[in-house]
Amino acid sequence: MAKGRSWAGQIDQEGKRGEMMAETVNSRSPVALITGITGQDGSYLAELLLEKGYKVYGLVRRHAVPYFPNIRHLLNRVVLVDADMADFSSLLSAVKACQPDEIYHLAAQSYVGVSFTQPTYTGDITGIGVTRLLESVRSVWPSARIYNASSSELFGGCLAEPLNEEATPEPISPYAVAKLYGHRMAQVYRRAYGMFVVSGILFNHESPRRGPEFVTRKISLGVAKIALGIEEKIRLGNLDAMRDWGYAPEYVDAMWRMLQAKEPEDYVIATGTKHSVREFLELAFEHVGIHDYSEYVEIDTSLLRPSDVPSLRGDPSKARTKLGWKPTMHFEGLVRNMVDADLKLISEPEQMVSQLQSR
Ligand code: NDP
Ligand code: GDR
Repeated sequence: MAKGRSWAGQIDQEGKRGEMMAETVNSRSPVALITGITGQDGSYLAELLLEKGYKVYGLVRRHAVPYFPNIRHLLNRVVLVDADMADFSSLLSAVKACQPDEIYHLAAQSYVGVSFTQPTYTGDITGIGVTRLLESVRSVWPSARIYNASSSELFGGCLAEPLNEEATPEPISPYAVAKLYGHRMAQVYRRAYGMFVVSGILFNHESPRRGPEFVTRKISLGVAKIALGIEEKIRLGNLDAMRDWGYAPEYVDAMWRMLQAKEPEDYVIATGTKHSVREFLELAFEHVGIHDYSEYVEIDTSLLRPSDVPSLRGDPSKARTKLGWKPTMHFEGLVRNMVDADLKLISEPEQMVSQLQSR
């Protein structure tokens, strides 16, 4: 197998040049390894890379009952490799076995709320996990290009918006501290060892594949269940929080573009607009014909976080200019898309709705 990638370059809005070069310069398929393939982003990224002709490996950890709803439709097209972000030797073996041109590191304990109740676990998986992966790549396959999933949570305590790559991180949760550690380690490996490592500072992005504990999916599922008469209320925490919500399939395209760039650099990926949880809620209920949501929503103080990020809005100018990336899904479309998908999911009896209970 050829060592490392042999094609790269500037890309157009559709990402055409990279694909063309892959065909003409290199006859073998490029190889990608995705950590976190079973999650929201991993599943969309796997689809994107398969479309582009990649051979796709996906790293999965052990489950007592393996059930991968986001990638069930891809199971005969990707190769799953067993490893855990907590275990260095399994990561080393995975990298050695796959010999990837590109690694997309998405695996994490990704729920900010849980990071307050499981701070050391979050630090280990979301933070130190990045170093375990970087070190295993450096040891056995240093030519691989690495995408590291960083986060807008880095800027949780920042007041100035919109936030770009130059903003000074101010993490205010254990999750954000762990992500900042990973972000910095990615920069260290780039600088110290000359490895092609980039971090995408992605702002919130959602889809019908979003985990059911995140607020957007919790609302879309809750509204769908209320509309269909299955449930009576949604319990929520802070409705005033504001986020820059984009559409996940568009954000995984940005990850791919970052690894096709000439130089390894970090990028903010965002829509540049923000909305409150309350607005999301109102629109979701409006979409099923409920104009006053108040009787269907209960504020549960146990869902308030010890410190919550009040507002985040990003500035994706650098990604637009250097990667030709721009988001197209607007907020209203995103809300409608998620509610419609959950109405369909719940209406189909064969779907395992019981597995999608929110916390
Ligand atoms: P998800 O929570 O949907 O997916 C997380 C993935 O990590 C799952 O595949 C999960 O596997 C895997 N994972 C968790 N722990 C381990 C472990 N110990 N070993 C191996 N795999 C593990 O996240 P998203 O897809 O939403 O996000 C992808 C990445 O981007 C994450 O790192 C997240 O923190 C970050 N991010 C996400 C944003 C968003 O808005 N979605 C914004 C900014 C950053 P399993 O199925 O076994 O649980
Ligand atoms: P976030 O997403 O913390 O921004 O992290 P989440 O959807 O969990 O919360 C967004 C905001 O909504 C408020 N909120 C609630 N949140 C949840 N989960 N459940 C509720 O019932 C609820 N009620 C109100 C929260 O307090 C918060 O202010 C996401 C994750 O994908 C991270 O991995 C990623 O890094 C960041 O986005 C960018």
